Amino acid sequence: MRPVARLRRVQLLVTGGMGFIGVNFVRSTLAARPDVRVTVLDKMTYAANADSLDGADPSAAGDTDSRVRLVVGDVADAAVVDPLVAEADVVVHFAAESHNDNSLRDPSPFVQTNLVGTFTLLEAIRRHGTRYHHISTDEVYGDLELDDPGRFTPDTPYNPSSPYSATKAGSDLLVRAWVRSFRVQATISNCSNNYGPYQHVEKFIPRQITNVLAGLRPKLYGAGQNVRDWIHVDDHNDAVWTIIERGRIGETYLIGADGESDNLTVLRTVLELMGQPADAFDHVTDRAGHDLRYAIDASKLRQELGWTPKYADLRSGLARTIEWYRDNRTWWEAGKAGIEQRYAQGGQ
Ligand code: NAD
Ligand code: TDX
Repeated sequence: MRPVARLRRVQLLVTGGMGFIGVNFVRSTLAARPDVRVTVLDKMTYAANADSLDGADPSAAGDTDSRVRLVVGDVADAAVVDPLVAEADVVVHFAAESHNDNSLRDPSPFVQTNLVGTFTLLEAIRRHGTRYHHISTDEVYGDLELDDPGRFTPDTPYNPSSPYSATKAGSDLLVRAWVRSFRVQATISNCSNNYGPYQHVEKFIPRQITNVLAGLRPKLYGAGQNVRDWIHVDDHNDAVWTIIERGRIGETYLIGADGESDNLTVLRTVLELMGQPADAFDHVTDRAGHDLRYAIDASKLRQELGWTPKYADLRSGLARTIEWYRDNRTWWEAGKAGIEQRYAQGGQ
């Protein structure tokens, strides 16, 4: 295998590159790395938005000239996956069913995409000896008490709570087994909660921002005491590139930016930034099995690979994110009513 850091021209395969984190990864990569070409493999589920790649290649004069191409297909389909892996130098696997609430309504696509999809990809990686980076989540570690002085580290035992996090945990374990048994050239990252542009309106922060923009009241699960460790999506993706270029094969790196905040505080900040009264929201039915707190200790990534986040301040990151949703109504408006209808059916 050629070392990635020394490749002059890199052909990337990005699965799930039309979803939130994947499309931000593709866009920032094309903007900053002129020698990279990207193939996106995406099934275009409800979570993908066809408009997200508009203008993504700043160097392209037209579509034919673009360094990015989209293949619509399923990561669990070996016939689609194999030739794409064969032509890639590096595969970055973002594709997943990603929403906890959906996994409680119907776990089946989570098992299919997150487990069978990752298995299918790993088999192609094994056949072609391609460098592979696996995107995962801090949710595989379960949750922490609010007053626990500890945070998640790469040595924390897996203890997932939801069908979503259980299938992500299973996919991580498949990667570890393929490294050990078949010596595939893989790294894994487990990141905390991301926020930023292009995030689906089903997720907490964009749901509340777009509720305000649409004249609806924001919705808080339970009392809002649950803590998430927020990181800007650009910081996550910067860490992913750091691991691709400098990470040790077979290692797991935790990605986080010391951004712990409870949901009520995040919601109050959004309301204040949008000029709303502090109590202009509804408490709604809590999520079943709702994880209490996530917190990442990213010292391995910081010390071993020298990574540091650029967005230190959640408040200013939120202000920019609010601006983005305000300026890009056509990106989110079409799907908004359907999502709210589905939440309302579950009392949320
Ligand atoms: P997302 O739901 O916004 O996007 C997922 C993308 O994958 C969509 O474009 C969808 O069409 C595609 N996809 C789904 N099933 C597919 C299949 N079978 N074949 C091909 N494409 C398929 O998700 P996201 O928030 O961007 O998350 C991306 C990855 O990052 C996931 O693996 C998730 O577990 C992980 N992650 C997310 C967060 C977060 O805060 N959002 C935090 C840590 C890790
Ligand atoms: O309307 C809401 N009100 C609310 O209070 C929604 C949608 C959520 N919440 C709460 C639940 C969580 O405590 O906000 C918190 C964040 O919820 P989500 O945005 O659904 O994220 P979470 O369940 O924490 O998972 C996210 O981070 C880890 C991503 O969706 C996962 O893909 C990632 O692995």
